[in-house]
Amino acid sequence: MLYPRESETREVRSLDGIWNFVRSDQANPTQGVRDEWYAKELSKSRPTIPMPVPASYNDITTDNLRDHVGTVWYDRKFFVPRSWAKDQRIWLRFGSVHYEAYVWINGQKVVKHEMGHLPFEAEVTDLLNYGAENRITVMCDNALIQTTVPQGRITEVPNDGGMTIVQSYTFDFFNYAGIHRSVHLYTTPRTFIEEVEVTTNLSKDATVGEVFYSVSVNGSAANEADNVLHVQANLYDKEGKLVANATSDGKLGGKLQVNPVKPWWPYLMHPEPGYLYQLEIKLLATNDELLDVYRLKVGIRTLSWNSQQFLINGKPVYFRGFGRHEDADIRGKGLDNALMVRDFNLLKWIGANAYRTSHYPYSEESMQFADEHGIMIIDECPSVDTENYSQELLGKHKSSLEQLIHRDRNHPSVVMWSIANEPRTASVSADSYFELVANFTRSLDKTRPITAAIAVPNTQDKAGRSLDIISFNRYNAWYSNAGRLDMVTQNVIDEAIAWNKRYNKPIIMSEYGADTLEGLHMQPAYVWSEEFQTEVFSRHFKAFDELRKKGWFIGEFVWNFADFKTAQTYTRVGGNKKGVFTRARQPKAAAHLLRKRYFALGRDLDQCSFPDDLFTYIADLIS
Ligand code: GCB
Repeated sequence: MLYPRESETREVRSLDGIWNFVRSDQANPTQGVRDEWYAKELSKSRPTIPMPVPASYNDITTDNLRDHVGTVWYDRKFFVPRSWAKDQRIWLRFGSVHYEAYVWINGQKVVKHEMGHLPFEAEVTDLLNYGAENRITVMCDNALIQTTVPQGRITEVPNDGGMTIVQSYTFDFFNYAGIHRSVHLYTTPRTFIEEVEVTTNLSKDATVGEVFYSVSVNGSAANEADNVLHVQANLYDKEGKLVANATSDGKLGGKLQVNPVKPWWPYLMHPEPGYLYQLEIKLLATNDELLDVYRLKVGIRTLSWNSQQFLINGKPVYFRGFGRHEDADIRGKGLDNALMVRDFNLLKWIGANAYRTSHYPYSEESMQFADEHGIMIIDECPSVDTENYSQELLGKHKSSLEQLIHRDRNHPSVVMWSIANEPRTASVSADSYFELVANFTRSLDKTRPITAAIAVPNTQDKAGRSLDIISFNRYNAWYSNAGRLDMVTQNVIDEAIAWNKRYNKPIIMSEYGADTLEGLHMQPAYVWSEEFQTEVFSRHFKAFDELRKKGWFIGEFVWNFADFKTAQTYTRVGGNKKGVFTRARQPKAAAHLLRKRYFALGRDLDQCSFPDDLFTYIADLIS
């Protein structure tokens, strides 16, 4: 699914802003559908409150909306210009609604979509009033059950007022809900470019680049026998200079050759990381009439992997990064450009070259930003703590990957697919389940390796054989041997070796860390203190350096980039505090240590230079 972009043939309009909002009674979640709240303004059925879009609704009000389970309703009015009525099609697109969304335009049902964090759209051409006001209504249901992705449980339990509905889940982040990303209306011509798929290649000496593109078209002109649609593809460099072009005769695809090429490199692996070309796709009719134009950024790079290494443009990669969350005060998981740009500034400040989109797909805007900044992404689908395997779950899990790959396959920053986080892979049924999920993923994209972040002991795991790269999560000195800094290094080394021995595949430590309360200091180090987090990291670094010598250990990912909100439990003080940065995105003490390590690795492995302020002056005696 293409990101909505303006061009000489397309217009994009945002429907972001303040919408009207109603929560259903928890005990009666389908009442709004039965009573047809969508048939008129919401305020005619119930008192409404203002609600920002995009944002999670949970932390906006001062009452218990935070813990609401079930359906909520949004509506707003918008104007459609008269000019849009002429010879074009109008699409309504949501970047993400969590978890299940039902959408009506002017009281007519438009689309239903299940699964948070992924875009969906529908054509609304025939439902709109042109040159007049329109109304959009959205019902959103946050309930998670055993066959949703991710899974949860709904139970009815007694409380002081009688009975109440409780949502529980095993994953460790707050189940924020609502219209999380932007809502757009956009126009396309009657016959338009529906999909563009791009893959790239480099010559052995990395001087010549190839861009393979294939286009699919939607619209009646595509079906007219005497109309041979063709595509003109132009590739421009960063300065806007045309560097390659091609016209396909009848075939809606082809190849562009760039000589000399500037490959896409990760941050700190090259002086000019994240180099992007602009690919312009023009859809033309037989008589060369221009039907549609779509432009997207393209990075030219190769990926390869074997039982020891992961390589980009033929050069081995050592990942140094984070598991993250889309999470912030007040807005929850709502898209926030200020936060996104701040986060990338921090990623670059600390010298990271990668992150995993734990534990769900992140915004399209952040994927574009990662392309531009050369940050590599392990792109994770929303399956977390996967268990109680069933056919229905498998279908939805596969669907989440299909939607993710269609959304993200053209991003050079996406270097790996993660098909689950901490699935319960010790069970017998995990074996065939993950074989099916992995093979399905491979059938959609053979150009990227597949991983999953596994936490069961390697002796019990049944999924690793289906993966290309093994990632493991482990919390030495925290969940095991809490406080024992002397029980980290050797355990990490032993476990990584055991994973590699068992599967003969490259190994990543995808999570390690310790909860740390900002401002709590204790010497000697004690759990939850800043000193403890720093020490835990340092003990891991020692293990990683031993492991790096073995040739198959390819990356270290701290858990977590920043503190984030979780469900309420006695193990979480205001949320998960394993962040290297606070929730307000300020560094804890360990951030400075991690920064020194990531840049040291960058210099050693990729010959990057140190930032001037990496080491603070102490004395001439120390260099
Ligand atoms: C994990 C999970 C992550 C949690 C983390 C923790 O293994 O993958 O979602 O937040 O542990 O801090 O417990």
